[in-house]
Amino acid sequence: MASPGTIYRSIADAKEQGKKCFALLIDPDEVRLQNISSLMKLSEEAGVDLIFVGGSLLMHDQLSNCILELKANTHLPVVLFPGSPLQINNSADAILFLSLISGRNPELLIGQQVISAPYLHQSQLEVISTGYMLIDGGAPTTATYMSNTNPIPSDKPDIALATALAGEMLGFKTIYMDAGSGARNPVSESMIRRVSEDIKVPIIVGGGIRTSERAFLTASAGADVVVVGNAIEKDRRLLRELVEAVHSGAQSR
Ligand code: 1GP
Repeated sequence: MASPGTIYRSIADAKEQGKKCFALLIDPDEVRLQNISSLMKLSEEAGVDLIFVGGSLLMHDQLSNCILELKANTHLPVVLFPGSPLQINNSADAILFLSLISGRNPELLIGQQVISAPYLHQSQLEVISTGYMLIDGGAPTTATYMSNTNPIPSDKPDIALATALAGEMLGFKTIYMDAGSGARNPVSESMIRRVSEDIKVPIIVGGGIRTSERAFLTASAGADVVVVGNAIEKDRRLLRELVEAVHSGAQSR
């Protein structure tokens, strides 16, 4: 397991050095356990930086086995991206401790965090406080439905910036702008640029990124960590070019 604090530090250090990180999102409902070993081999060869695992709604009780399989097959950091406190799992290395700051649902701003905190306090998980912002991706997503919140309109970069600034001032260590898994439209370059120009903490961006062009534009607009899930579930042969595109997004800033 990574020593305490090292995963966030590695993301922040990469940002300081102008490097971009690629996070592969594993949905435990979608991945076959027997495929994890080859997927992790491919991920390491392709230069993936982080493995995120979780989902807004899990239908099968596979999270725990999925994490054990990931940990058995890769040295890459395994970071929980939980849809609920039920997805806390001590076998991972870290957790994005999310507060849904784009919404006005108190349960997701602080309620579920209060329920989770005592468990996290006793765990070995590195806790990465994350101001989580849902951005309208052109159609309702599982995340917006399950959270019972309105996403930030995609053509309102000022709202996104003001929300991210509030998150940073409140002490969140990272801001995650998410159009939602399988989003029709990913978060726009102009919104990412607007937010990243004024935000100092690392910015994570995901949702609906399917091509290397979009991955490159997302990174070069200012995302420090680019997250891709769906596209790799559909065709893992894309992984290498998506990772390369994100890493090359650093040079163009
Ligand atoms: C969703 O940001 C992630 O929360 C990744 O989205 O599955 O569409 O790549 P995709």
